[in-house]
Amino acid sequence: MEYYAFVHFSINTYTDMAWGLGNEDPKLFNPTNLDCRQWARICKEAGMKGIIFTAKHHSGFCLWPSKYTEYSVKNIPWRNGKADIVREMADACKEYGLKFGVYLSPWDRNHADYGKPEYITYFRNQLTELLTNYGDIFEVWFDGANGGSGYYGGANETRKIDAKTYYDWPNTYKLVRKLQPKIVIWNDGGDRADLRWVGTEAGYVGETNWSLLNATGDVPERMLRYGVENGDTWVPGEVNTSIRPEWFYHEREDRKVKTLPQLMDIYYHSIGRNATLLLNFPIMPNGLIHEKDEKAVQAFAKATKEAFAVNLASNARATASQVRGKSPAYAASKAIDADKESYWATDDAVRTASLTIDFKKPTAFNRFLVQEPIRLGQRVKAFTVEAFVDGNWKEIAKETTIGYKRILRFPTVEATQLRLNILDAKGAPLISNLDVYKAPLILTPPIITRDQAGEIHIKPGDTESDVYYTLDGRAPTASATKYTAPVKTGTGKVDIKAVAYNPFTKQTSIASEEKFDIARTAWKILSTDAKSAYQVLDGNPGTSWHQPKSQTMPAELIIDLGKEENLTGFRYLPAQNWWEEASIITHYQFEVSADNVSWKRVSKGEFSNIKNSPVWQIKTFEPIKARYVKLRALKNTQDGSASGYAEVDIITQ
Ligand code: FUL
Repeated sequence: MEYYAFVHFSINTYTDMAWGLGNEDPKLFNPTNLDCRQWARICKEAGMKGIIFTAKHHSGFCLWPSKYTEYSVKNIPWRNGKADIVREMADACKEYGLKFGVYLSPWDRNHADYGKPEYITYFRNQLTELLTNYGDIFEVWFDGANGGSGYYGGANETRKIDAKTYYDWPNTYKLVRKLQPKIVIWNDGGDRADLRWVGTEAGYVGETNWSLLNATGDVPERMLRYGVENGDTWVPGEVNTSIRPEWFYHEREDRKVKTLPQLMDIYYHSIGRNATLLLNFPIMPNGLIHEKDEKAVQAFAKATKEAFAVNLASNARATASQVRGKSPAYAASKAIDADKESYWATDDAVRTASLTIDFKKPTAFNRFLVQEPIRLGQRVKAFTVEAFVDGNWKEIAKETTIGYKRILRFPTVEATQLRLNILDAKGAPLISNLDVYKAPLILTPPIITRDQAGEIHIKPGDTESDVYYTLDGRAPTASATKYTAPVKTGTGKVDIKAVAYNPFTKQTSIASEEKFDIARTAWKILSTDAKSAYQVLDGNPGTSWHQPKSQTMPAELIIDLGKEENLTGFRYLPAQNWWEEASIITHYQFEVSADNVSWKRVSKGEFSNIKNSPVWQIKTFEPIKARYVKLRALKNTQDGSASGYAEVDIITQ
């Protein structure tokens, strides 16, 4: 199916949180303009094949009137308790010719029985409702997240379960397959399902990507990116990511909708790497997808259509180093005919072979697309692509796996021929499709950072482009100020916009914008003498500092702001490579002080989905004047005190 949508909508949409706690008042749920047809239309127009809907997220709040709980749309004033959003979503999918899937969170922070055997009966009852009453369901999503703490019917405690055994997955799967025989099961918490998580929510899978895993045995999380070469079970990767930083709607992210270049990268790093792409839309409190998200996904659809509009290989001549039994049924031409079922094949014993495409005239191209007929398995282990330029073969790519689909990007080359060399394979190599394209260039907007001294640094997305910027809110163009060296902006707040401009193609990128709070120039870290701790203030998300392991919990980071500030919140960016180094904070407490002696707690809570998605965490509080701030790590992703910080910042009034 390649490309389908995720839709995140729940009670926590109304509390501006990433995860509901399970105690939210159902009356908050009030989508005055709800229109599931809008969601379906947007997805259909974007070229997506289906939608997976959060019928129940971790809060436990049900978006259908489940018979088995009171915590649902049946007990709210909106539509007099007659609502069934799962039904509306299923109907809208049908109307727009989309497949329909459901997300049912195994973790339920509302249910009193969560953690006990009784809850499994409840969970299966709900599954039965969803898988019997809403027509064909193409995929069911069993999120593995389990933060432990919750409301749990008023108990307000932490409940630990063993995700592998608690849900009795073998029998739960049996039920699912009985009710929906054609369904695919997604599960990252328990037994091996039909699809695998790729180990990140950032929108990419490994360049090497086997659609195999072992049926038994746990796979280390980092292996999820690559699959297992000699795995015994077909479990392809599904790249799940959101069109905004978070899964649920937050107004503050209206400026953070993924840009076209970001979405194109995601495309090439998911669909282009033998995975499917599950792209999420957060629903606004009014029940609609934001216009900016719609525009972004439209531009994305247009750009992918343009990139793959003209297949330059379709009129070429294909020859191969070897053809199975010299049979025309397996000829090289089968890789470039319009028939995706036919394929070029070699004799059984062959592991190295090549396929040459002759364009008959010099042809410029920058994309290469290749597919294996995967019903016969994923075979290719190593390959190169060469272009015949000025009488010589020039290597333009050296890669590993292909699978269902592999797309390569490279700088435009003009050649009369192209050659695919398969260097190694698990069986006789088979190629069902080979395309060549010349995709229009899309300029990447620049990256803007501000260092501790308050200077602004702007990096273009490529080596050929110049950067132009504005500091007065105006849209930047190639006639704005040219960036030549770091910009000194003093210590105040800064709103900066910048574009990349390519003087050769005369193209301008879309604008990047950053709003920086006051500069951190005068700040001093008081809780440690380590100089490296200042990486937390250097403005560079790529550098991080890890608190030494010996420090006792809760670990603290105390900062002197240099003078009194009027604080309204703080921001924390966890170490971006935390899985390699140490852990990051999941539960925090933030305190402020006028004298570094008496402290006042102004915020306490969780960074809900930080482990799977290590993006900026923003917490706001009532305005308060203070000179010292203290971020306390109450709990980390791994036990112990070694919290990892990429950046810490404050929000002032
Ligand atoms: C994660 C969840 O915890 C997020 O809230 C979201 O639903 C995402 C798709 O999966 O694990």
